[in-house]
Amino acid sequence: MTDFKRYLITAALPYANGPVHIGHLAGCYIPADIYSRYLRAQKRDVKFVGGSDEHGVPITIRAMKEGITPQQVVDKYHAIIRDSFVKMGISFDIYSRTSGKVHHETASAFFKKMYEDGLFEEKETEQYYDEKTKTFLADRYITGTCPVCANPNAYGDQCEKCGSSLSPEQLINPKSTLSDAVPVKKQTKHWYFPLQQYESFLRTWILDEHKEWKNNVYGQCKSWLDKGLQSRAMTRDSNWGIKVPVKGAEGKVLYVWFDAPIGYISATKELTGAWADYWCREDTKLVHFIGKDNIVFHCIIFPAMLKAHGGFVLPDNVPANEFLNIEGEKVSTSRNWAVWVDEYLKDFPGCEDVLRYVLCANAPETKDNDFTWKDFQDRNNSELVSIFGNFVNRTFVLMHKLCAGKVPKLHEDILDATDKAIMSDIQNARGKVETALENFRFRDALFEIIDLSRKGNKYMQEKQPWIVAKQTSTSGQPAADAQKIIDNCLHLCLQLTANLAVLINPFLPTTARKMLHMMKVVDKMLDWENAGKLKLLSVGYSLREPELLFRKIEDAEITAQVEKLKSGLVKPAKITSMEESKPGNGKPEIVYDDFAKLELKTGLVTACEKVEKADKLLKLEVDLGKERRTIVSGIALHYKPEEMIGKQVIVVTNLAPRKMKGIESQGMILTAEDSDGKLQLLTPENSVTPGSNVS
Ligand code: B3M
Ligand code: ZN
Repeated sequence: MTDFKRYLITAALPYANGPVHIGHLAGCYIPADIYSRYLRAQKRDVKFVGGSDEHGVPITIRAMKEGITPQQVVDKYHAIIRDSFVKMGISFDIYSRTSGKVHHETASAFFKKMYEDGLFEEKETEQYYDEKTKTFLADRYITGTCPVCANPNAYGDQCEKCGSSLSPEQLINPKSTLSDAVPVKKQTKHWYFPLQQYESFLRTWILDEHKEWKNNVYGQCKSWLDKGLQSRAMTRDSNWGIKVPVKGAEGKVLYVWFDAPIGYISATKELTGAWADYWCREDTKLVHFIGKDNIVFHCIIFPAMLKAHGGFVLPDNVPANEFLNIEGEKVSTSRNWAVWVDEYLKDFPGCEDVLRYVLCANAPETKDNDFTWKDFQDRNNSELVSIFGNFVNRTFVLMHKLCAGKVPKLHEDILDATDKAIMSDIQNARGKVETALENFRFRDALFEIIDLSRKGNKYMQEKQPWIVAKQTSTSGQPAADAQKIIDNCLHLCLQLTANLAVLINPFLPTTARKMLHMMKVVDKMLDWENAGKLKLLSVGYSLREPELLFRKIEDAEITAQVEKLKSGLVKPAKITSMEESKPGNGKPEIVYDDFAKLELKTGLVTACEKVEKADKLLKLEVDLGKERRTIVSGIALHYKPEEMIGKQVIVVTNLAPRKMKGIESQGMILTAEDSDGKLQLLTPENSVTPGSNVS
């Protein structure tokens, strides 16, 4: 079916366990947004839905790390993520969250229907269990060595190094992430979805009927299907998530990958009473934008769930992107090797479109790609500023200087081959951009638009209206023919500018609006049907003075970002030698490398209380910028809890965690001991940002 009446566009629901980074944007949010804006400009019926994924182990682990509740985690990060999307112009029709009531009801009902239809297998099995923390160790609660690539830090659900999907039983030397304990096996009951029963349906639907899917997506699906599918547990032992709506399932919740994709349905329900039109009618085109690590869930598991439940459309396409590396290394949130969107927005205010541009121009569409700050600067300075921005600016400046600030006439009688060539370039650009967009080749589409502006520059360079203007008649005015040549050149450059606004709008919406303002036209001009037209601006219409669309990005800004990335890096090394050294004088000399093993950061004390049954200990909550930690410190005889709140401290952040009076201390704060034995906090002279490096 190609004659779609409705478009339902989804972008992966990010885990609300941290801010989003540029890899997320490049992976799915920017392409999904461009596609949605393009469809809207075509006046098609489109809904673009998203939201935060607020369940699952990533959330509970983050809660433990920050010493707050899962609810506090999702509230905090949902707000940060939503804000980043708004500022980046990601134009969701709804940005929901999976902790909402509608979603809980929807996911619960979905499970219940499948359960009542007898589609699950109920199985009692032995699973790894951490006796210290009394937790079943599924997914990311357990780590060990990958049986495929020998990565020692593979998770119970996946190895991030080689991408293999794993189950906890496959890990070599498994270990609890919660306590480092070696797990034991314990009986537990779960509901399994027998994926193998859907294998032949999936083979026909994907391998035969969707040969047009991107190679990376099709290839991953094929390899999954060729390996053979197995039953997969759709429930977990946890108290964070959606309760399993079945008798005898106390203490169990839906597996996060069962509930999260249903989040697309719930979000649509919240958005419109007509949600079923989008989800249940065959003439809807459903497109899931995701990153490559989510392919199996969106192409195999979720479609099998939809099929099993019945009554829903299946995705027409799943244009997953590969990964975006940063400065030659894989993004790692735990090592803080990432460019965070909320920070970018603070560091480059007003440059949202620049990031959209660079991430689209350099999108990992067919293979992993690298983001470097140098490339960011080059693309801004030599493409946006020097080609696109320069063309628009020159056109406006010359139109004011040589045509009295009005759209000049087109004198058909003197059109030459160069004029005619640029006219057909304008008319042809639309088709090229469209073909690329319809096939999810966003980079090519963007390239065509920049190419059109490049052609505009070349045309102007050939016509040289500023030179022609000097061919004056006896009256000192340009000769009549000369003025006609100038008019034609600027008339066409202005029509080209208007076309650029229409074409660039899905990619750089803020820039398109700045162009509208300069042209004194309304939003309606950005309708896609206007692309390729040569009479978008009327002759005689007066236009505003130009404003610069983009600014140059300086070397110093780039150096600062590279520095920030490198200095923020959290090194995973644990220091054991420090623990062994006893306090006292006369320690042996060390080399600089020994000192460099210490990671020292500034922190801000946000809460403090006495530790029960311990005279000397205070429990501090310390804000380290990127994270919060609980630290137990032996300063209770020297500082009152209330005195500590708001104090800046120096924290050793890579000391192995240690339990004191049952509380895990996740670092150490530095003090100096006076001659009378009084402890004084070491603190920066002036206020510094929490998380600053100390060296
Ligand atoms: N939250 C995984 C991720 O953020 C997951 C996506 C859910 S999409 C339904 O990569
Ligand atoms: Zn591996």
